[in-house]
Amino acid sequence: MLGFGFTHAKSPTDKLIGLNISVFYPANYDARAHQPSFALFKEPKVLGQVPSNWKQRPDFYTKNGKTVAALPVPKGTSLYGTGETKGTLIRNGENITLWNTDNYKYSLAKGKRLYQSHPWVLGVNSDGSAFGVIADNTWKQQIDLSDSIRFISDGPAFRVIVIQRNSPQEVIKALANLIGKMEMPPLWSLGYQQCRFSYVPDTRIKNLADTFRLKNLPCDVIWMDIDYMEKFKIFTFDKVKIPDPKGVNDYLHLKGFHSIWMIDPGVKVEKDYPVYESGSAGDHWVQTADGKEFHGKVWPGPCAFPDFTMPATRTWWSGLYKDFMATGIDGVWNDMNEPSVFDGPDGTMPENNHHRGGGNLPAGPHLRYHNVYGMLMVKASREGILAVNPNKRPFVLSRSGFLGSNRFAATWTGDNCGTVEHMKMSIPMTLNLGLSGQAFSGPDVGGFTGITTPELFGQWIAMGAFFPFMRGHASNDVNNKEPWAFGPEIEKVSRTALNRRYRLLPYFYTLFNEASKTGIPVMRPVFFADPKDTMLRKEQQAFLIGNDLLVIPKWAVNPVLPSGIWRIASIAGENSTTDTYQSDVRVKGGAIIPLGKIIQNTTQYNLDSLTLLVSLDKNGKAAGTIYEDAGEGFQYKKGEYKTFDFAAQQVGSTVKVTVTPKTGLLKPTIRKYRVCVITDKGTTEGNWTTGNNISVILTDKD
Ligand code: NBV
Repeated sequence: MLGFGFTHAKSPTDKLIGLNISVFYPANYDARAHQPSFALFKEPKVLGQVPSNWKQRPDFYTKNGKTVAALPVPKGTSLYGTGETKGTLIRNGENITLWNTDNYKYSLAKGKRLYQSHPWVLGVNSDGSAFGVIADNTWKQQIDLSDSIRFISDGPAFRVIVIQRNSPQEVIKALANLIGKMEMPPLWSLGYQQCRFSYVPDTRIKNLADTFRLKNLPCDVIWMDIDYMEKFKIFTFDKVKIPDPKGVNDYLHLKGFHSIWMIDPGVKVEKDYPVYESGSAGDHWVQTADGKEFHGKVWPGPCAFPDFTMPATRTWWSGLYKDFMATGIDGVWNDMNEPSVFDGPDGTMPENNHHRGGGNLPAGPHLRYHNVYGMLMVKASREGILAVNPNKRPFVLSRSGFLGSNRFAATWTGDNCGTVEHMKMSIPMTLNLGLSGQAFSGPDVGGFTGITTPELFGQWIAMGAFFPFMRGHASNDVNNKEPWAFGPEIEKVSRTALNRRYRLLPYFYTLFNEASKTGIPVMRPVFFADPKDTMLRKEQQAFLIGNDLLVIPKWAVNPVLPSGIWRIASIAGENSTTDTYQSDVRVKGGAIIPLGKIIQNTTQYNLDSLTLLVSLDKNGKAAGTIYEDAGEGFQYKKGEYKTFDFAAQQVGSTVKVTVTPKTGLLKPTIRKYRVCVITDKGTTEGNWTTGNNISVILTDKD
């Protein structure tokens, strides 16, 4: 499960490996230099020959000592994907380096080289049909989209997979079938999360938690950054600042919070430090080219780095989480795992450092394994925390990643700035991560570095409420960035934004379930509403949540919106048309959105009453769905979940809604429903009704 395809492709010749999916091999392909694949969930089965009329075939060649795979781009094609780097949503003309880099403020290489590597390009043709290209290559490489699609690598010749489909959505589904999907996350990880570098000592953490509750600002998670450790030594707790970690976690749990604590890969080289001692005893460290233990400086000073390519090292690493998690920790934050090395070349370890591999994974230089260092780390972290809590869904957040990392961890976009530019940019960045297989992601809300103004924070949290991952964060040398730190007005803005998110949780959770089954991201570009409409291709201010909600941030200037009916809705009592912060949320004509209650955290999540927000289409009809399960654990895999379909129909002035239990073994809940119909003239709210047939009479004004 969740693993790498630990097998080698048998014959390196071009083959059909799926419905309109082909793999192409360069003549000098050496499987041992690339396999087992990291991107692919498992080695795909060969289904036959590549059809002779196959449109897009890569051209393989060598130029200036680099290996290249090139594909022509048909005229009028819009390109997307390529992971999280800085830039516009549309990637035509970009030149991106895939070499995971600790890129503070995205200032190096103009932000075209960030923390993650996704050797993947999605192309949407002018007629709305689409294709996708995977370079199955972990070695340092570039994606040059200046006039074609070119993967230019420092490593040996690599194979390329091409997907051709009728729509971008179908390409993304095919990608997900190849690289694997994310597992269902715990429900609590969809709530608001509060972080800072760092909340210490323990009294500050408790005070923070109390303040959220006191102020009725919904929040689910408090994050513990690096200063909780003793001298930045991983798997330790500072005895003065955090004398009783279990006490901290117990306190947070009591107040309905979950806790996430940071773990970096660098292990301080120090005699009698148990992690270093056990790592050395097990011979777990990355080596220099001449076989010595590699040391590089990170927060704790000189560190050794686990060689996660070795199976025994991953097992050892997983085991370290046993005592750590026993303190009641709920989730793990793996930072600095590019890996970032302060005194190393280009901020990381030398390219010729030696990884020893194991199992089917050959030994190789860092040049080969650098981009998957973080992915291997979070795989081991995830397995470790799952072993400790076998009945809980693991939550790991990783800064570095590779195509397919979505199988193991959620991600965020690293050290952004508290600027308008970075706030706006977080939309195309998160969208392109979603179009690269990583559905669970988002930026540091408010911006990590720099002084964030109240105005900016208000705008950011109002829009951040609709991102898949929603965490406020701040660096250690900047102003406080909690929702109340900016004065009463912004506190109120934040409360409304958070209330909107929490009311939408049933819809979000349903979308996370869809993402876990199909790979279709939670946050989607506007062009998904109509891939044939080329006017939508560049839109990166507005975005979609699922297919049915269109979010338009308040600062958006002339966003290009999809045609058809999209009605503005009030989600938590706000009126976004007059509000200066709250994004407009438009519901597609023909959609029904389930809304829960305003709650302070997900331990209060209870679907005994649901509001159905109905936006009728031109035929007076609408439909929707909801997925529900325990929100935690794995019983849902045994059928303990339930889906319901909602169908609305207007007959005369009455709108009737029927609820039909569909799949899943959970007993259908008997609950109260209230239907809220949004028409062009206003909103009509019906009465609370128990049962599966609800109707509302529209008043004259509707
Ligand atoms: O652990 C401190 C920070 C963390 O807050 C941030 O989110 C990471 O991206 N970390 C980087 C290390 C140093 C940042 C200057």
